[in-house]
Amino acid sequence: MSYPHAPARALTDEEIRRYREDGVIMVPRAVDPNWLAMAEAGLEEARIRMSLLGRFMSRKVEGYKMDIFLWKRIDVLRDLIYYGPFAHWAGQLMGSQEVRFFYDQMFVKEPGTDAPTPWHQDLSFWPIRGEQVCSFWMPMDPVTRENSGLLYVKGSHKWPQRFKAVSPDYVAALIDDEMDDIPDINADPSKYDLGDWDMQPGDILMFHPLTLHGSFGNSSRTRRRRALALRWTGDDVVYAPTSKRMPINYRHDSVPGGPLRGAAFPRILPTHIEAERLARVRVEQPQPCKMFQSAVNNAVSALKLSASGDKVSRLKQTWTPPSKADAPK
Ligand SMILES: O=C(O)CCC(=O)C(=O)O
Repeated sequence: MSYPHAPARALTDEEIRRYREDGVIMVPRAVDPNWLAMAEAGLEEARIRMSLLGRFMSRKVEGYKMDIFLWKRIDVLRDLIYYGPFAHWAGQLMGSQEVRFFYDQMFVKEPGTDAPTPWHQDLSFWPIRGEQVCSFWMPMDPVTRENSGLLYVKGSHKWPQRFKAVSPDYVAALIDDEMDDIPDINADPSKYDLGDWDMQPGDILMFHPLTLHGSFGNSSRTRRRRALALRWTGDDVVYAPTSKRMPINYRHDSVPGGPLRGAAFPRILPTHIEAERLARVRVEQPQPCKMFQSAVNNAVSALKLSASGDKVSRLKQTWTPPSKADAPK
């Protein structure tokens, strides 16, 4: 089989218009139960068998688990991405003929996990440039603001600023001094057009990678919050690696300034590419030399940053757990 499954329904013109206007839409009941069951099975496997990098990135907070490129080692996620309906929606939103899969990511916050996701734009982290990019975020548990549902600044994908990439543990390697500081949005939420949604498993958030988003920690004592993100690229995207962007530790054939190519970023639409698909018949491990290079890069950036004073503390954001009285609406 070399075509992804057609979705039960296409996005409507109104949904596409709203995505372009706000930079985010919530599509209720988008994923049918079979695909959802595959997503949940894959996420559970990823949660139980985390990669070395995932364990390192999640080490600071008990109950928080984040990991990337899950599909390279978990077959059910590979199949979900290759054959699920998602690429069709991404193609509609991006207005793109070609749809490539960029990468997947798991975000788990168990009950009581005090790990807010700082406000950020995804594109600041990524070694790519282009307009035709989008992300999907799918919860495996019912979510509200209390158990860390995502919040967005609507329309921020049209702002001229490119904000510094601030990860939950403020990883030094990705903080690019040439970018703007992110305003402390929760300190004065009435200044922004914020959007968030109560969601059920099967609902999807679809958003532009420049739309500012973040989430509180999980302050529920009983409700888990497990989510899977899928990222997609289209025709105008080029590879643009720098030492301040997320490294790609898997094999691919893209050259800086050229289109994404090769097995790290497989083409899903209009058809799969046989060689890329065959490269992932077996589990693929990240390349050790690239992993080593990123670890060195991170350590050097951390040293430089600590030598340059209070830059990271200046980026800290207000994320007091929401209460009914003071939560921004
Ligand atoms: O789940 C979260 O808290 C963060 C998700 C996110 O930032 C993303 O998917 O881009």
